[in-house]
Amino acid sequence: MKNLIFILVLISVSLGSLGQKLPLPADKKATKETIALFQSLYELKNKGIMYGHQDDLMYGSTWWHEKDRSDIKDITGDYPAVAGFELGHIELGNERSLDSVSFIQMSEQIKVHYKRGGVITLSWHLNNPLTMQIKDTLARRQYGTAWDVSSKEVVSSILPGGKNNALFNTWLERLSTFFTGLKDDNGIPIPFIFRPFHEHSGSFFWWGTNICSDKDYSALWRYTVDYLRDKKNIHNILYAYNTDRVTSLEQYMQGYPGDDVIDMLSLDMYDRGPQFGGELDNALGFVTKEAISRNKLTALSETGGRRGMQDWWMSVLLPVVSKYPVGYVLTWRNSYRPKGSRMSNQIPPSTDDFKNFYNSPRSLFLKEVVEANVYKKTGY
Ligand code: BMA
Repeated sequence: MKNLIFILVLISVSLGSLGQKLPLPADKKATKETIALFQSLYELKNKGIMYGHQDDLMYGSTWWHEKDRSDIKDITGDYPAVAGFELGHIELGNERSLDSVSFIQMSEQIKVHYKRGGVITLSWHLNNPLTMQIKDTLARRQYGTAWDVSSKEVVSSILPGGKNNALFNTWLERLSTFFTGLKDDNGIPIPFIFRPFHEHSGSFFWWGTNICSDKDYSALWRYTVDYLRDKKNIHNILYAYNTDRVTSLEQYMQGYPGDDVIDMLSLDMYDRGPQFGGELDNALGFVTKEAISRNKLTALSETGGRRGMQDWWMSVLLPVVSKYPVGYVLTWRNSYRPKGSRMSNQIPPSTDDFKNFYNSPRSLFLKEVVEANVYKKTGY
């Protein structure tokens, strides 16, 4: 029934948009599959909200890298529409990510999800290129990591003219080698959403608002896109701009690198109390309005319930996100904790509630995204 409703909506909206010109990604040389993804997501955001889950295909709280396994599939019978993966430590040339995921296996699962017809998003908690070189910081807990905010010179040190510019280029080179390897069975580059330097409005990463100037933040973004897109000729990336919680459009746009490099305006906001619904409503209102006026995609790219509510999905999240054209909502990883030492706070607290979310005609999981054929592939 849910699928039938979705197909009817798809047909009616597609007929409605016949003859209308759809916007294009920022990359003028974007591959045909990347353009198809951008335009499909542009339309889909008006039809429903895709559900995404971080590291869904890599592990769950009680299992590690099992073929075709997914916590979301265990609950609903279907995969998330959007599969999130984390690249932290790829810059170091490591075999495994900061969350111990093998990059080879990650690359395989990206290909699997693409083959199934799903959407892929990649985040990057990259190390701190400046402080990780300082020996006497080794004692501190967050030393040299993405969370090390002990120096305000990091971003300026990696931009051209800075003493860590060559090091940062090495990191971007390693990143582009991984990206270039993301190809399907026919050698076609797999399109994906890349969300680096996330949550700039917060100050808990070295690229955060009190740690680097908005000007340098924007320059960091532009330098990175220039490297990947124009220097390395990678044309299968949709770039997502992102902030943590914000209360005004002005605050949201601080550090925005420009419409010529960005494809998606996204927001991260976790539930930290009863005021969450109102705050999210406010922020999604101005973020989605701004995105539409700039012909960009939208997402609530990280969220989660932290109040142990039994009906969070249906009574808090869905009513708010349903008010706006939000492309997807993504909940963070279910950390692997085989001994059950600590419950992951990202597991849906009540399975029934999450099943109701799944059954809602508003939510889109893999089946609906496959029906929408987001890459306009032929011969499924
Ligand atoms: C954070 C936490 C960390 C993890 C990081 C990157 O929010 O989940 O444990 O290492 O994301 O995935």
